[in-house]
Amino acid sequence: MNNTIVGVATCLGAPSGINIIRISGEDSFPIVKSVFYSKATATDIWEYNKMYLGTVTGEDFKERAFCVLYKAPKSYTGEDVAEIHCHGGSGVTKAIFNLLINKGARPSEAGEFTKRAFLNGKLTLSEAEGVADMINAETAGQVRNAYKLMSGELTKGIEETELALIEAAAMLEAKLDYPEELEEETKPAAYKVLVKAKAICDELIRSSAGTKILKNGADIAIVGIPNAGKSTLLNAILKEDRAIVTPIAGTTRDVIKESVEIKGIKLNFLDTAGIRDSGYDEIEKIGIEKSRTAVKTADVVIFLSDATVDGEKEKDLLSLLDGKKSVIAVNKSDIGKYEKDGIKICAKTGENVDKLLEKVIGLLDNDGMYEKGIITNERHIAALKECVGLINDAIAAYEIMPSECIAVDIYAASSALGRITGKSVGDDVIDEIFSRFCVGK
Ligand SMILES: Nc1nc2c(ncn2[C@@H]2O[C@H](COP(=O)(O)OP(=O)(O)OP(=O)(O)O)[C@@H](O)[C@H]2O)c(=O)[nH]1
Ligand SMILES: [Mg+2]
Repeated sequence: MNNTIVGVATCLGAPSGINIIRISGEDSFPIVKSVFYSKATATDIWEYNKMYLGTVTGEDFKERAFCVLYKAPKSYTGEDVAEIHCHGGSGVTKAIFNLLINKGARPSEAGEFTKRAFLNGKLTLSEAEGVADMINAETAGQVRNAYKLMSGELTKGIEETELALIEAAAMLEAKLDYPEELEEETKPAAYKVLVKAKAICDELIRSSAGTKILKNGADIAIVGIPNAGKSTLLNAILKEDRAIVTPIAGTTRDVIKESVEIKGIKLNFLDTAGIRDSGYDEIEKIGIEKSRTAVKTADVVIFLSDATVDGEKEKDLLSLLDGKKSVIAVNKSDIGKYEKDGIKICAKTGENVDKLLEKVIGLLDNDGMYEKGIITNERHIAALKECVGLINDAIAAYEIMPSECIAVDIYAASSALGRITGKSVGDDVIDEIFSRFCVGK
């Protein structure tokens, strides 16, 4: 199979300033040199990592472009890599791409550049997943988190723990060879390692609760009686006229979901149909059911009370908040007649809406987990949980089972952690992870 791959590293959609075509593998330098000419490199003396301005010549086109060579192993993939930076049109980009194919490269598969980087030891599997997260990140919080993963913050902690577990297991095995001398020293020392490793894994699992929201966004349902001003509040948050607002009770029939980024976190706001017991038609009835479902699945509920309505009329709805993270906002503070508990806002003018949003963010991140957390990936969480389970088994068996049996559990726990960094995963897992990347990455 041809080992030199080519892919467009930038987006091949709308015209843009530049596009980058990347080629990696043992023939990448001769292939690129056969199509790119610059005065500076005419004598075939190239400095690596330096951009040269020149011309790419195909059978039926020419393009002024930049070219840079990265010599293995100091490249993204760890192989010889070259990049051609051309104008950002799809025609010219495809022409150069096809030219490189004609010269002997083959189109890269999804994630193949990063997969090669992983296989060549340039990054761990979790760091590669961090690269994918960075590419898909939409909010500042997601970017922060992706960087932590990509730059090895997780890898470091995991590898240290993995190593400590292997050492603990080895200590217990050594005891088999020299039972008398080592019994007193090794057993307690290995036990300490187990307890510490478990604490590290538990903390990582705990912090993942918040970071999952960071990755996927949080659902915030706005509920209340009809006409409370829910749609007006959604529009005020979005700063656009998204939902229909009228003085007619029962205006909103369906759930309207819109996302905004606030303090680096993606918040998905759900404007719902006002909930009432009577006076609705068939369509509104379905809408009310959807409102109830939205409350059940939301991460936070904003209960929007209407300051012009007697609290008795809203009382029944408050039970919806049972067991939910929620905040009560009292709307229409400009014309309100009734004194009620909650953050007083005026959705119509936007007054105090920022205060309400701060409260929502506070409820979501009451433990400062967005700053601390690294783990967002289900695969990592599953591996950590398995590791903790095996450590628990080892701890439970510590005083009753022979050392070699305990060592087996400890090795298995360390191997579960190895799945995060990619040391102990099968090809199918690796293939699946990289297939989620785009072709140019
Ligand atoms: N004075 C005043 N009027 C408001 C305020 N917020 C909303 N309104 C008015 O209240 C009426 C109902 O507002 P909507 O946003 O449609 O209320 P809703 O809760 O979405 O109503 P449904 O969709 O029917 O459940 C409209 O006439 C709004 O202009 C406010 O803060 N002050
Ligand atoms: Mg509405």
